Amino acid sequence: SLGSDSAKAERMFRLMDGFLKNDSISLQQDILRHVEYTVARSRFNFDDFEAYQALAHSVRDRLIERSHDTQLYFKRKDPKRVYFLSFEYLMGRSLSNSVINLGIRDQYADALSQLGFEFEVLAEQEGDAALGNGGLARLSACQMDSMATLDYPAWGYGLRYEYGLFRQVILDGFQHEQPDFWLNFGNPWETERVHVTYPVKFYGIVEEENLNGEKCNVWIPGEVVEAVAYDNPIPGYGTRNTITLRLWAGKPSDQHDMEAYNTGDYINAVVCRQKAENISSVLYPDDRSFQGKELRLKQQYFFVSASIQDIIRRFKEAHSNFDEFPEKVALQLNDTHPSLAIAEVMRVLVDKEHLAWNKAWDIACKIFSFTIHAVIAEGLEKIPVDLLGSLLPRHLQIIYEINFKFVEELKKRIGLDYNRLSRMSIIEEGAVKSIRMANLAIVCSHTVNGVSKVHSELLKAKLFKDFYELWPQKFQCKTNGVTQRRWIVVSNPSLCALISKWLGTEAWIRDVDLLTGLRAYAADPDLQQEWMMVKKVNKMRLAEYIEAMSGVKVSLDAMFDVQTKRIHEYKRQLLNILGIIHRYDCIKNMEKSQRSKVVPRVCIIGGKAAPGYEIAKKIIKLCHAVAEKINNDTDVGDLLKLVFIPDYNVSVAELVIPGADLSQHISTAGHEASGTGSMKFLMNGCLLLATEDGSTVEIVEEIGADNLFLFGAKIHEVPKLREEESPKMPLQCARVIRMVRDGYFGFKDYFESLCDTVDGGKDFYLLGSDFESYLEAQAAADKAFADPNKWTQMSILSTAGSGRFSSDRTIRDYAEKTWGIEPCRFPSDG
Ligand code: Z57
Repeated sequence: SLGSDSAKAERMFRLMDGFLKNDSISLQQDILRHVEYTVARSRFNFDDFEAYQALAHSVRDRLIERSHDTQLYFKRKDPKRVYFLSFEYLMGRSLSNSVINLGIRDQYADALSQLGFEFEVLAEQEGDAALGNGGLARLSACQMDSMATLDYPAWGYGLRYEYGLFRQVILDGFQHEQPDFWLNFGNPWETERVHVTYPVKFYGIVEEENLNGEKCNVWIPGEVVEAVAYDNPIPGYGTRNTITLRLWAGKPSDQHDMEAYNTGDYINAVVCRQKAENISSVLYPDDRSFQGKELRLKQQYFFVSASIQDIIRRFKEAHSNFDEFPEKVALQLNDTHPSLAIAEVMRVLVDKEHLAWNKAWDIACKIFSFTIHAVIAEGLEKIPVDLLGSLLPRHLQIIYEINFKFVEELKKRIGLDYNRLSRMSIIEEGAVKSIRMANLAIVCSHTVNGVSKVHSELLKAKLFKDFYELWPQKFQCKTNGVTQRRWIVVSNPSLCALISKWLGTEAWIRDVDLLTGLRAYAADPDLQQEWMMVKKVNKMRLAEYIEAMSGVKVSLDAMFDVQTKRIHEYKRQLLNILGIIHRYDCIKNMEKSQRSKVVPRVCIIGGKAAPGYEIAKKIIKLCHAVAEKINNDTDVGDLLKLVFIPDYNVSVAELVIPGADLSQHISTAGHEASGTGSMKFLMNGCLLLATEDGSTVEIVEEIGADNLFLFGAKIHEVPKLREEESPKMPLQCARVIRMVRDGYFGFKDYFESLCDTVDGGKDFYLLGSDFESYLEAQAAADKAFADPNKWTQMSILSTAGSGRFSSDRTIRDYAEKTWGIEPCRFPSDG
């Protein structure tokens, strides 16, 4: 009989007949089954995209098995879990990454070829999941991969934007933004959890009520939106553990709408319902200007409230009170964007769970840790008090209460130093009274992490000096890292094979420190020969892409010099372009006989400008205008080419980075908190041309100053240089700017304000000051490239020294020192 649960379970187990099999025949059958029954195409007639969909679904099945095992195991063990709260994730594509982490890439490739398909071709069918802007968002994705691989009991939480980061389309050299409706063709990786939904409240009023003689605040909302969970599996490499990235989407709430229907305005009520979905509809494409927009604040609270409800529900399933909460839960705030979570935890513990304020605060202070990615005070997020008060009236009260108690405590510690008190206050007085989200996060977090050594020092010495003096032990450093699974194994299979061959093991894919083993062979002519071949193959792939995108044919003998990242003045793409104009000018003015000595270059620039960032958009246009001139100058030919790669995203990066000889990380010193692009280039044996900023300082420690090209003012020199009466403007720099001003590249008037940023009297980012030193570093790079063996040795040493910049190291450090969590590995052999 099917009476008892165990009998039921046993019968189901027999019916399921164990787990899915990964031999070639089973995979082929699975793919065809999905063609026929999931994609609903005939198995005799389907195209590459449909084949990709079926393939993805068969991979998804295997991911689901593993996440079930993982979650059941976590549930049984009930370890302390970390909840990673990030507003942005740049996941890119999932197919290759998944099958590689599952350890069944070759089996799939084989199965597909039996069916007449090529794995790579189908993988190209997948779109790019771009639910984020830049470094911060890709960091979250890399860290998820490391948390899964290192078997940590972790969850990622975020928002399921329907429109990811805009697509960049270049028309006539100008950037245009197009919506990225990435879910158009369905998303095989996610699972909608129709039963995992939570109401999220907005607006309304707070009333005091009497509960058994105790005062109690009750928030009566003006609007309720339902949050529904979409789960995305994150498989670890070399483990069965598969963790979950849970993204929230807005959905109309039934409970709140009844009234509208009763009043009879049916059509309007239905139209209004649709508005709920707007909350999670679009990602803000500007990664560091905070405009105090209501929708943005709504997104933040929506995400935070749903996540906290989910976390507390999971905790309560296994525990009857909150005493053990800090021993079971760590909440990681990825920048200030999710820091309303602090007020929300307080609200839930005090108003709903009826804990005393002090007890609740004690718990909150034990669970939160905070990582900050900003460098300058202007980059810190503030929320106007009026806006917060109308959208989240109870949270405003709670933040005031937190601040009141904090300031009282502070007075006892530091006395009545009003300047300092007002600097440290969570509330900023002034024309627009606002909440300083970073201060809120610092006050409540037990740890505040910077993202590189120099950044962490800057936080202590400048940005949060007052807080550092109060709580020195809170301030820590967790230098960023990137995952070698995505950035070598997935994106550079030839290099991956070469490394494994010379190290005699694939163990470095989980234990990246083993890469140092390559140092022993850096001078070995055989390795050098094979290393050059790998680079050549990757350059060939990139050259084909460039030709397809821009029609420009590039020579494989040229040095591929790449700068790809978001366009920002501080990242100084303009310095790069001015340097290219200078190079062009030099070639033009050179004796013909001298030209044979020039090291040919292909300069590659790519990146998106925030839609409202005018100067950044002008930089993109200048790049195109200069490219137009240079690339059509037959006199210069292969000696110099300039190409702009449009719509730079994770999948484009996977193609570009392995093909780069040289890459530029040339921010004005003191402006790049860390920089993670450099780490990906480094792993791929690309030499760096860089300023001593952010993580570059630590890269130098690992590979030595001889193995990269450093230039420019150092961090401590920058303030002095800025104070100088008239900024330094070397002749060569003045000359190239003159060329732009004189209309040598057209669009004379349009470029005027761009030129002003350099020679208009301020030169805030010190292009003039660093120009000569930049040219010297470029000359040194040319010289090194002319000696292929030397260059290749430097390239090998770059990869060999990149181990410290794996997100595995970062995450282990977080787990041990900040979160206090331990691996919880599903017992199986992977
Ligand atoms: C963002 O991508 C970063 C910092 C921010 O304050 C915001 Br908002 C977005 C970047 C830094 O600029 C990089 O230097 C750093 O490597 C990255 O965050 C990851 O920490």
